[in-house]
Amino acid sequence: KTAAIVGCPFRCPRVGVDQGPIHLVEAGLVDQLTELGWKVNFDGHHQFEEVNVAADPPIGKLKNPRLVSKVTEAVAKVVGGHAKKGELPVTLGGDHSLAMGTISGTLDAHPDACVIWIDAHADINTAETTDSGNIHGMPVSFLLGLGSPVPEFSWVKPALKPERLVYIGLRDIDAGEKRILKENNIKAFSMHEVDKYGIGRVVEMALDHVNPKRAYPIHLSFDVDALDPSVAPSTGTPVRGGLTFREGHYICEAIWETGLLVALDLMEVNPSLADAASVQQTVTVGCSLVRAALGKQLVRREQVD
Ligand code: DIR
Ligand code: MN
Ligand code: MN
Ligand code: MN
Repeated sequence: KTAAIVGCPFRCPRVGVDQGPIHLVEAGLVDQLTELGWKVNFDGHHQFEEVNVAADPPIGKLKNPRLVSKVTEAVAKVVGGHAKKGELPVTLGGDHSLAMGTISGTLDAHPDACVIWIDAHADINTAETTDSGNIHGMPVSFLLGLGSPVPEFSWVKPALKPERLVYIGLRDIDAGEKRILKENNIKAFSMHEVDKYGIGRVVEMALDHVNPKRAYPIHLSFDVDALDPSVAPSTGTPVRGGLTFREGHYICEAIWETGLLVALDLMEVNPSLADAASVQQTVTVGCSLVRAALGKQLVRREQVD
């Protein structure tokens, strides 16, 4: 079994400011996965083409559209290439707009894959509904083909079906996004459902919805801001009332246990946004989530069963 680490130190509009992936790798992620029995394929972080920011004015409200399109298209090819070789791509971000690329790559290699999106936000604004113009608030709508097409993003195939998508952890959703979720019948387990049912039931219900026969490959896209800011403070848009350390890990462990994981994103780790201790805490949690998703067991399961 081979894991391919795709480090994407990319944040829009502030290119290169986000050193999250670099910190995650420097914290020893490669060795940690090797220790779990993985062959790890990592040959340096993804190098992004320089796009002249001055030559990339907004299109409508969308900020840095050409840059984001170029970067995510390149990431789609890299992730799709690893997936087609049977490797497990682990993409480290960086801006969650990158998931437009990672999920496109996964669906290229595994057209029947489902997506489990862990986030405080739904990231499903369209070019019409976005207030901020930040494309990291929009990748899901592009993947679903919602909203009016943006020519710069014509490479993104609307390959994701609403019934193959489920959210866990939501708590900060724009009015337009709520409408989109409702109109498209997209299943979402907010923090309210996590409180009400407990994380064990929520993950089971999420899998029952998106993967009832446990037959489809799973792409897990984990925005670290799904965790409570007390657990993962160094991120761009922290929202209080998030997942605990264990709830976040439980999701990763339970998805690993399905045996269906084909791609993992760990996004929005942003060391430029906090003091050194908070950065270290967030990076450590990030590595720990990746280990949990890639099969780390707390005790050998036979001992409990
Ligand atoms: C908001 C915030 N819904 C937006 N979204 C964030 O900008 O579209 N997503 N921060 O991660
Ligand atoms: Mn996100
Ligand atoms: Mn988020
Ligand atoms: Mn975001």
